[in-house]
Amino acid sequence: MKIGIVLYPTFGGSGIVATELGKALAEKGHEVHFISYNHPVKLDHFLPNIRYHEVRPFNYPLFDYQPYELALTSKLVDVTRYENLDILHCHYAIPHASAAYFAQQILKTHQIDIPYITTLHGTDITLVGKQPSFEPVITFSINKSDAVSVVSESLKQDTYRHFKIERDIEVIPNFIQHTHYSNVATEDDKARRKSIAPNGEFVISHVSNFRKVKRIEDVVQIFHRIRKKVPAKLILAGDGPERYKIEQLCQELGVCGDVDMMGSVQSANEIYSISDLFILPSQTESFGLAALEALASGVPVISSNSGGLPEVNKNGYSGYLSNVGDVDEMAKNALSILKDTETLARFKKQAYEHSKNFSLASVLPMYEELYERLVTKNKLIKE
Ligand code: GMT
Repeated sequence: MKIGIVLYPTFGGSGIVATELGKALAEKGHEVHFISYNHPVKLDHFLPNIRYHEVRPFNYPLFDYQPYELALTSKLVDVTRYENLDILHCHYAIPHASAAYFAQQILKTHQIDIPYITTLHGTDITLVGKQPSFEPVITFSINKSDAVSVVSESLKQDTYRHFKIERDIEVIPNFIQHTHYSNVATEDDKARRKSIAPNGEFVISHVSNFRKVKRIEDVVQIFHRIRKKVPAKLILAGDGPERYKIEQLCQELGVCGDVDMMGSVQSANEIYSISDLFILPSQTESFGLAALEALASGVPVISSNSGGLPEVNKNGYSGYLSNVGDVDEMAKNALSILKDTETLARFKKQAYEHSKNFSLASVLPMYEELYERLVTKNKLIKE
């Protein structure tokens, strides 16, 4: 099958999921065309069955805002026509779903009928999409999609709650390619760990885009409480608008010496593989891909119980869940895992075991079946 994948090319979860999905589909022999404004960060340049098509909006002094969505629409029309695509798969509704709808209508004037799938990832529904400036377009383009998938049951309920949706939505969870992660420390891991925690301190980590929704101040507060009881170091990886505020909080709490603010990292695996605990106390999280990546590296997760996190992190097994903002309970749970080597080893094992519920091998066929269904239906309509 020839599949066009429309995505954000950055480190954000939706872009990572879209890239990993496209790579896996290409490995299975499908022809995959990534369409975005930059080469996706997690995509190698020389992979069989994969092409990248860049969207370049035309700049003109009249435009205060570059019309990206129009450039994307034109690119979708071009790529579909000249690469004979069978299906378009949009990751993140804004602005991909409405661009795909518009492209679909234009292609009909060329006697080409192509279905498009919209996969909703979270903030496109829970934060950004429901803003009045986007809501009518999002509602329309979700309703007009040939299929809609979401990454968790919780996001499905949020979508029905926030928008007037008159159609089915399928849940296809995010996945992990276990060959990319390991729960066994290599010599490199041991050396990296020693550089962060030279005296055998516990290593606690958090990886995100440093947006308000991640509640990174809670990570620091939890760490502050942990460090009062046991020797520990905190790795904060990622970058974003909250960074300065977090640096200030570390100074106020006097923990700067034990906190490593790494900025954006190319490979978050290098952090998971040296961590004892991962903290994700988000205000809302449709899925929490970073938590799943940590679990797949054998790292228990201390998280909030918001959104889709209870579908990913199993309370008392792969880690613990608490109400948003309950930093005292989160710290208590963290310390209960760190209390002795046996308990920590048991949680690490359970974390890894739990991550197997989200293997690529079980999720990839769900997308393939969806593509097959839509393409077959489209062919039947044409005949
Ligand atoms: O805000 C982010 O974390 C980035 C955002 C994205 O689309 O890039 O992440 C969302 O999609 C991820 C992949 O499906 C999910 O794992 C994240 O939970 C979700 N973020 C939120 O819901 C806040």
